[in-house]
Amino acid sequence: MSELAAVYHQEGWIGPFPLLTQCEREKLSSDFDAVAARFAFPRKNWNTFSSEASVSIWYKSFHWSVESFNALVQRPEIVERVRGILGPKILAWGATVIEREARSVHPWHVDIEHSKSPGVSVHIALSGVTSDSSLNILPGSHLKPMSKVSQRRLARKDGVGGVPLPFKDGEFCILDGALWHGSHNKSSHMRRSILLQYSTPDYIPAIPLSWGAEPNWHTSSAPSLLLEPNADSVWMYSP
Ligand SMILES: O=C(O)CCC(=O)C(=O)O
Repeated sequence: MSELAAVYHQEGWIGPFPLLTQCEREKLSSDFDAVAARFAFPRKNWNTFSSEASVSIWYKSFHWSVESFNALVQRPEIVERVRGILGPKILAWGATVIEREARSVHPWHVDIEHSKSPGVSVHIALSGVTSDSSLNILPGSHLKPMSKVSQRRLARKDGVGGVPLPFKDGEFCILDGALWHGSHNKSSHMRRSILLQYSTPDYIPAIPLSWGAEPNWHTSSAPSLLLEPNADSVWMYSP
């Protein structure tokens, strides 16, 4: 195991690593602005994946329909490091933008999709990411399953506490999917980050329709890009 992989397994995250120029950040942000209205949480007016302009798309499928996001999930700086953790064949099943308004809080949690698959989350700082606005993590929390009582106690803290991810605009960090995270944007500006999610190819990526102890799942799986070394990328589960 490489030194980086050993740190990842121990702490539950690695980074920061440089990735995007200012020009690339602006392009991704303006592409997001142009299409964001079509992407929806499953509960809100969500239907299916479609190229018809009137149909909403799952909010974690930006790489399926936006070229710059499709290229982003395949960037070697990310893919090679994710392969170092998950193995040579990886499935890019999630790509979305997280916006956090000034002063907003996001409760501590683990993404519900990772209850079905270990996987990794890649957080890319797009704009306004500082130690005051950053995502907070609980290093090592991926190693110890938390009791329901501790989970409820943590949720009441509303993303406050923990360690701010030490990255800045243009950089990225890789987090274990089971790592607890939350946020409290204490700054006076909005923060934007990109979240990419990968798993091993045996995972059939499920789309949650509700959250909580017993979530409902959509009957369709999320369109996912299979990335194999020395081979063209292949779409799986796309309609
Ligand atoms: O960036 C944040 O504030 C939270 C992101 C998040 O909740 C997630 O990655 O699941």
